[in-house]
Amino acid sequence: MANERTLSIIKPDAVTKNVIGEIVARIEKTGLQVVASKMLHLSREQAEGFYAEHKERPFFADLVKFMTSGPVVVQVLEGENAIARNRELMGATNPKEAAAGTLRADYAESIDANAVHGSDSSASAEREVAYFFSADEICPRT
Ligand code: RTP
Ligand code: MG
Repeated sequence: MANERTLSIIKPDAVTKNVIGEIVARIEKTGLQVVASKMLHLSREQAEGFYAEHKERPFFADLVKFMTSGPVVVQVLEGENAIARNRELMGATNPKEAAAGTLRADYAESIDANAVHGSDSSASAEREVAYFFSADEICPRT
């Protein structure tokens, strides 16, 4: 499996809980590396564009409202099989269904306030990394 990059977001509920560092530590413990990082308070337009694939879904308005409710931390993670490894660490979308020891089991409150985002495919990772970061903001280890 090739070296991959994936986009991670620490969502507003986790930032409000003051667990940015705990979540990043859990990511780093898997061996994935943070190669880009910034804090943002998303505008409605930014959140709608990011989640455009869901715009016809009934939960879209609530999703955008939640994602703009406070600051987030957006990061690029790099490593072997990074997309699947980050999704495994995150756990299921609904924290009630998330396996023990996953980030959503430990930090998420509900299907809406579910602590973290991770790209779900190589196509989405490529789009999502470019959505938030220019090439010169990504700093892989040499
Ligand atoms: P994410 O994109 O945020 O990493 O989450 P995900 O892949 O696990 O789930 P996805 O299907 O992409 O949905 C995006 C976000 O929308 C909310 N959602 N609500 N009420 C519902 O049935 C429902 N389904 C999804 C969740 O907050 C999910 O993270
Ligand atoms: Mg998704």
